[in-house]
Amino acid sequence: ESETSVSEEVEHTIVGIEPGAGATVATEETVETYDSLNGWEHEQSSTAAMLTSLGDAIEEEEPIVVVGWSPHYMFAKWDLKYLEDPEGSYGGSEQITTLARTGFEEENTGAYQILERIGWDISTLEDLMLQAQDASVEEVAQSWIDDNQDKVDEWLADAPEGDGATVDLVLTPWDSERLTGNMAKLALEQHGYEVNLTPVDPAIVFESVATGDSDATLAAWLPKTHGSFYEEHKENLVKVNEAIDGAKIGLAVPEYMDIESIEDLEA
Ligand code: PBE
Repeated sequence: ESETSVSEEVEHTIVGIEPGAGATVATEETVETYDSLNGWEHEQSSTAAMLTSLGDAIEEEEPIVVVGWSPHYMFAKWDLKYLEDPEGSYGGSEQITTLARTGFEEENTGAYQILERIGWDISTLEDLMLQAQDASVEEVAQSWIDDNQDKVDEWLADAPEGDGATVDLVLTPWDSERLTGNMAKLALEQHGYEVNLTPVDPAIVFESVATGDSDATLAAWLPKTHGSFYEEHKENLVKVNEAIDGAKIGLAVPEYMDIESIEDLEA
């Protein structure tokens, strides 16, 4: 037993992200669920602030507990591990799902058919997110499209042309969704669609598609991360495709920390 526990060293604090994130809601539930997190503070701020704190801690080999997720470059840049979650309060493996408003398929068959086919491996997306640290998301999206025209051709094959029809896509402001949104936009534009991308908070993504303010989103993390938003609006949402499989959220710590589970933390 060390004299100062890891939990004391991190001042019983979880470094979180934006208040509106699904991962933030899940972290609030997690603090409620585990006795080991009794009295812990879940500090909410922003993804950028969390990444700065994480990078600083790793530089000094100090302990830190953050809200983490995959796909994200944090797991490529640093040696991190998820803490085991025996209560399953963060869910398990997730699908980043494409949702459309009811009626979109009938009114815009071509775009719907293309969205049904658009998807990526999680490793491809992680690689692109790492590239997006040194270039803009728009540039990275364009170069992936340029390098993968055969794949894009498969997405577009036999779908009716857009002839200038507009497709309004909403997305959340995280890199993974900014990348997939931009790649989908470029593919749809090749087929004669005009595409608007609007970044908003997760709650607004679901509300916007459900009310028909926008046509579709590639940003729904299901079943857990955005599960409550989906439940609220599912009567007015159509599941189009699981564009990315194997996404995940949870508490993450540097590998050098000598704990493996949320239950190893101490109240
Ligand atoms: N995330 C990244 C978001 C969705 C994409 C996991 C931080 C969230 O709503 O929690």
